[in-house]
Amino acid sequence: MRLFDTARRDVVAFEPPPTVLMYTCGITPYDATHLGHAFTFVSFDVLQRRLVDLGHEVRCVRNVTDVDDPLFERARRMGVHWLDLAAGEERRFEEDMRALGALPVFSTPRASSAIPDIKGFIGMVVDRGFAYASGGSVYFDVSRFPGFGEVSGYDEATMVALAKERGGNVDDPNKRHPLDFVLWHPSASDEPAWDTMWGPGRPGWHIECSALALRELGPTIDLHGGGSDLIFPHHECERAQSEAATGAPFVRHWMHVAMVGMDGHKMSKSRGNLVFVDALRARHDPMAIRLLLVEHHYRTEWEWRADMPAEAEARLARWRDASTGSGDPGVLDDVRRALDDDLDTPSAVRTIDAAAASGRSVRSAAALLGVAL
Ligand code: 5CA
Ligand code: ZN
Repeated sequence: MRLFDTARRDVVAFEPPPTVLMYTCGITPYDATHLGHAFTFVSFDVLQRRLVDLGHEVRCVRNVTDVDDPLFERARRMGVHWLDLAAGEERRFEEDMRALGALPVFSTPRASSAIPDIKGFIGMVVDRGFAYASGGSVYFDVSRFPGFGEVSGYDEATMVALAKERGGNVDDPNKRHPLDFVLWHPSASDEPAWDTMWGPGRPGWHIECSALALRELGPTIDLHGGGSDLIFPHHECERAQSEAATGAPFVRHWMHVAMVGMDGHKMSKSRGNLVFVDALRARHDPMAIRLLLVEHHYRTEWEWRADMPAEAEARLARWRDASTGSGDPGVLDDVRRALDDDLDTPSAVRTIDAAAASGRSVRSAAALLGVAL
């Protein structure tokens, strides 16, 4: 199988071992699942399905960021406990994923479950000389890690500009370098706080994924994924702190899914340009929603259009008309070939269209895309 690797900036051979260790960055559960989230997780689900089809066991960890600013802010505004808000949204997300035909993942650990792991992890980074305490916070010292920038491929000026834009507090006077990032920091008075030897507070965002990947999968994982919005700073920082803590390579292959947009911007909870999966599910067959997602290649940005569900429903009906018996093995093999070529789902969809038009059964081929007919 060939897959694009973000760090190598090329389509390369992906050579999965019998048990594939995979980590995908999951939701921050303060609102419903939108189509952008669904595109990311359905893309990894198609990969998981093909790996299972090839005979691999897949251990996919998908975290839940239930300790973070946007969640605290929303809970404050709603007057509810942050853990109650998170638990409710997490349940809704799981229902959406099930409806979209996503396979169960190996584990879905919450950040709130990982505070002891995070504290221990920060201790490892500090002990190895890659972090310093200052002003009640603990920072990662990027000057000690020469490989910083290798995941994204960005130079220092680009990283500083992006950190500025994405809330990286580059002017924080407690930091030695603008790109140093927080591993631990004090909490606001109405936020949860945990005691540590560096003072009470809460984890920075990036550390949760490093600590959970290590806890659930070990020091080196085969594939790490998420949306492309996470390449910098999130994954750059994760890689630096993980390799600093363990001394082992963190990730063999980085896979990022392009952003789904709406009205000319990335679909995001903070901007509010959203199409929610549960709203679509109320009016359309969930398999049509899955189909409208897999019609797009995971590395190509696309924009939501209101006519997409109707088009997908028409396609689904054509496929259902051509789904007798267990399915034509030739069509299935063509879809396998398309997926092995950098997960080319649009080409797989065209293959199935053509097969359906010529009266061949597409049931097993569609099933490999997770579309149950
Ligand atoms: N909890 C963190 C990751 S540790 C987080 O980014 N949460 S999130 O809720 O904002 O996003 C969940 C996943 O959906 C992430 O992998 C993110 O990269 C992806 N995602 C968010 N918005 C979009 C979008 N518009 N298109 C595609 N993927 C998206
Ligand atoms: Zn993450």
